[in-house]
Amino acid sequence: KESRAMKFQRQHMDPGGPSNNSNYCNQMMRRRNMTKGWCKRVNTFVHEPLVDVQAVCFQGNITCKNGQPNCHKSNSSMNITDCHETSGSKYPNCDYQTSHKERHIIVACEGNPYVPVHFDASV
Ligand code: UM3
Repeated sequence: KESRAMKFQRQHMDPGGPSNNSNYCNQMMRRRNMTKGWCKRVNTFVHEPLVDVQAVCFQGNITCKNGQPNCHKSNSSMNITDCHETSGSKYPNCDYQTSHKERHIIVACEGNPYVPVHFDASV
């Protein structure tokens, strides 16, 4: 079974990216299996080395949107792509707007080793 840590990597890690391409989210949301059964509404890909994203678990500790205490905000801004489902998107033809950004990321971390398991926000 896919661990929560592996799920985070599937849904949120793309260190090789971003492709400079307005179809990025349409391609990646499908390729990473986030358009099966329903269209995931919002999803962020991070274009930084995995070790740098894992290191965020040991950076500024903050409260998550759901009230849990295990969120962490990156010290540095990171290269990310936000994918937002468009108003015209209709499952199974999931359609996304692609926006490249430079932001601090906020992730929730769990376990031993203590690693990212959820993307909470970018600021
Ligand atoms: N989400 C992002 N980026 C944002 C905000 C939310 O990817 O800027 C995703 C993460 C959550 C989902 O999925 O929205 C519901 O909050 P996850 O827990 O699988 O990472």
